Amino acid sequence: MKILTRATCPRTFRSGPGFTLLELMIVITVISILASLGFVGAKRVLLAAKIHQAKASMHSLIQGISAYRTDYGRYPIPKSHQRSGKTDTVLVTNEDLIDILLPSDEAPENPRREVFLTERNATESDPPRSGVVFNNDGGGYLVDPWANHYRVLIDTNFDNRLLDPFGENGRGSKRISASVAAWSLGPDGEEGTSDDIRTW
Ligand SMILES: [Ca+2]
Ligand SMILES: [Ca+2]
Repeated sequence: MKILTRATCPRTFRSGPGFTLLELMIVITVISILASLGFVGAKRVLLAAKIHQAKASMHSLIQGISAYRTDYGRYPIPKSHQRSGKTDTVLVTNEDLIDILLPSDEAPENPRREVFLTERNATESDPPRSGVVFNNDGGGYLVDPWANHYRVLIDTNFDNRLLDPFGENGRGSKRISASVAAWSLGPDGEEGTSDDIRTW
């Protein structure tokens, strides 16, 4: 009969006084799974925070545009975008608009130098993100958490609605019941994709 001694017993795979090799492997596997779950969870929380920041910034921007309209009786449309008034206005970059709202020293559309936008400074990263990138003249532009300009749609034909730039139904373009709308291109930086963040 073979007698199992401490030297021949399978449990001699112990690597230390408390754990076998198998137990250690199980512990390492569990720790790896928990770590990966934690990483995924942290990424999700970070993305939610960025989306929240983008929505808050667009809300401030729309409030600023509406306040300008209340004070001046017109929308803060940069001279470079002023048209006949028969169509609404789409701004795919916002530096001229933000110049008016901050205002920049160079913005004749805000002669009383009223402040219509108070947003946090963008990060000092390259490129800057999540806030206003200021110029020396007091103006600047507003970027989302992915470093892209917020885009803005304004009801400059004063019919109290906007054409949805992305939506169509069976009868033509969808309408947005708003005078001002904004959107962010979202994490992928591309327009018209499912991760866009819109105010409507
Ligand atoms: Ca309109
Ligand atoms: Ca997108």
